[in-house]
Amino acid sequence: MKIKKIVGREIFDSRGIPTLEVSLFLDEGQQVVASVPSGLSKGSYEAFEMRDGGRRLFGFGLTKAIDILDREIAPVLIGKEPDVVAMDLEMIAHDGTVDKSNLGANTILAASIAVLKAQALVNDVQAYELIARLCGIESVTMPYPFFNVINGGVHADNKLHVQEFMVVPVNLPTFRAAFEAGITLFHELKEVLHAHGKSTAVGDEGGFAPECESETEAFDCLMEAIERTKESCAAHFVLAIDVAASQFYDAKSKRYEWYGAPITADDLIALYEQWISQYPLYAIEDGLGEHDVAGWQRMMKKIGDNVQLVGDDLFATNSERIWTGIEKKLATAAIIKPNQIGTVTEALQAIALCKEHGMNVIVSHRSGETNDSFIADLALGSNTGALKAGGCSRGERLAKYNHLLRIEDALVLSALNPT
Ligand code: 2PG
Ligand code: MG
Repeated sequence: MKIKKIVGREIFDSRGIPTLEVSLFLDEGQQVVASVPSGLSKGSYEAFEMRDGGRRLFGFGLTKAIDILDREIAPVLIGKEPDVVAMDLEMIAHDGTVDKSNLGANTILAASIAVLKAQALVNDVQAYELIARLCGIESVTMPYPFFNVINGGVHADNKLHVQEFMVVPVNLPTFRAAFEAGITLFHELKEVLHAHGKSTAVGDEGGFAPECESETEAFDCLMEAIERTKESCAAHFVLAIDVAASQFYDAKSKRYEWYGAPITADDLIALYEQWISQYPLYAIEDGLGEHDVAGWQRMMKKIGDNVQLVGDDLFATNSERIWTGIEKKLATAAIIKPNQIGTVTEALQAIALCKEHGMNVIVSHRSGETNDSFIADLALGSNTGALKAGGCSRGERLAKYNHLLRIEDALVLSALNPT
């Protein structure tokens, strides 16, 4: 089966910002659809996102990207059997820039995901199964969900500087059990916030966005909610945070703006040490800014053995940057966001590099999401072991988790009734 036609359209993401969706038609009539997300706390090393600029839709329009898809990308794909690796390489070569600024990482990624889905369809497998094959993986394991249950930073209108407070249910036998534990915690947290007179309106990623006085207050609410889950569920929860510190780092003065005061990387590291001693903190993402390499090295020496140190803006899903991180011992884990780099193939390469060098991997959504559940397939198929896809509300977040629930059900069924 060959690719017959590829059509781009502007759809709108979970924040009401335009984003790109692609329909890819095969010559025997089947069609697949793929769309791409967009971040708000973007790193400066991310690949280029093509937007129209100008006044229409506040400059976020995608008519240029759609035009590029028609004129530049469709000719590369049409008339050929879908083959994601070969086609990604062709699109990368056709773009010809380091940051994909000719064609746009969003344009290329929408096509790349659509090709992957079409290839899976042609091979009569699910997207995650094709990804597993591409990675040379024989049996997949469900990822641990990182539920972002308290939103702060640029994802919420509260004072919290830490962008994401996440809970990770551990020691449970299935993804469904982990998911149920997350949901239980989420509803208990709602009660706790109510009891403390706080708003339970949600932020961009489907976690609550309460007006907390400090990070400690947010942690304490979380711990209270975890305590309350003990009556109804057997999960053990650990905590993770995404500080997204690049957002409040000033590279000139080498200071971080922390509640109005300029503080140093060492001050922040000392704060993390305190939190590690008080709470079951398992991972800290972007604890320091993407340009503060010396700070990351010191942070690794001080707390790298006690907590997982995760690079997001620091690595931007870019294998070269991850390689530097490995050499300089900057972190123990990496966030993988396909739209930071622009093709499925490069995201898989980044995952492979991390695994080869003992670096943990967390596949992640963006704050502006669509209902496309591709990242769930990516986390499962590449056996990364972890997926960060938001809180326990908002359809675009649940789309990813529900997709995994369906897959797990199907896997259990096929194990019970082998053909
Ligand atoms: C992050 C992401 C997703 P954004 O910093 O990890 O949670 O946020 O998509 O806004 O960059
Ligand atoms: Mg992050």
